[in-house]
Amino acid sequence: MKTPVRVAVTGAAGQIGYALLFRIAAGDMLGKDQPVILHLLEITPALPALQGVVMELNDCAFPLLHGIVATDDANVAFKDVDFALLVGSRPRGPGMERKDLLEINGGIFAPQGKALNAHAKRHVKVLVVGNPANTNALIAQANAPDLDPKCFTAMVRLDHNRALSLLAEKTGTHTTGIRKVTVWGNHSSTQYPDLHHASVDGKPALALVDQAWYEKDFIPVVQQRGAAIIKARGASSAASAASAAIDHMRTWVMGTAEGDWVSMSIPSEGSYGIAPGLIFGYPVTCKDGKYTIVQGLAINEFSRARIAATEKELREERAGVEHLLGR
Ligand code: NAX
Repeated sequence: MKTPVRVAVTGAAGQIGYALLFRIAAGDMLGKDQPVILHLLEITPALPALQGVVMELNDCAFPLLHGIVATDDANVAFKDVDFALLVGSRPRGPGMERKDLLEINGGIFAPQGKALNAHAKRHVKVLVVGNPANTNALIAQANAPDLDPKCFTAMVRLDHNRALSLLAEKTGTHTTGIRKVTVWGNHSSTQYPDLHHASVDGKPALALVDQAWYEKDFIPVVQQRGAAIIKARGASSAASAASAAIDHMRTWVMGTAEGDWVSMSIPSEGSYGIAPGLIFGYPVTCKDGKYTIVQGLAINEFSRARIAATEKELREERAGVEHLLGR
């Protein structure tokens, strides 16, 4: 039996938390032979609800669950953690200015970055899910100067999975036959789901669909899928977001399949002309617990304009939180 690893989840009493924790404890994220100790962080008013979640986790008698820490103190939550899924945040509400949103999230992700810096394992793998995810990851990373910047990632895997599903439906195939889809940039409506390098059962994806569908249906539907789910369900994506978070971490740890890649938002080092430092959705392969950007892809004018648009939005978000980045 392997030694248990410690997995922190923030916003653990929220709806994504409720869909996520039971799957982590069941071994879906790190494997059926990897015991876990869950570290659950919530704000103080949510602690009673969190206790209910803890009771339910215990009531599952999961063989792999070797302990639970439930707390409202980030210093306790991140003590010695190997993984941190930062889900709790304050998404944009009606009438909220971007400035207010970034300020409120700065108040969450700057202290959490500091607590990770002080207490997490040096190899910690951090996934930010809470929106605005890319910029929240940037704030946490900037406040954790003693950790490798590459420890910090944000989630664009839900968008990636949505793209797979939509393309499979359109081509009458299964998602497992699809390779090399990329979602570039921000987890927002400026994201760019790119099919130029994708294949479906070995054939180029864009040869199987017409350009009008790609531009007028596929791209906007993927970009707006979150809003469509809110409209249909009266609540934002939860189980699919949790599933994507599991996929993101599992791929990071266990690697990508031969001949394929996934989309992860990771710190830019300038690849594809993106401003260094931005947490940007890229095509990556993973091996031995490390991710590597897929280099050398041909980017045509169509793609270049869309990648530039989402990069611009992320540069603007970064400018809005400059005072939280400690530089
Ligand atoms: P909920 O409102 O159900 O849950 C959020 C939980 O976070 C609450 O229980 C709240 O008490 C807690 N929380 C707030 N501040 C906290 C803090 N400082 N420390 C610890 N916990 C804190 O939201 P839920 O539906 O679970 O969504 C969580 C976040 O994921 C939101 O920001 C949402 O916008 C974002 N999403 C991101 C997605 C992505 O692909 N990156 C997709 C799904 C989702 O929209």
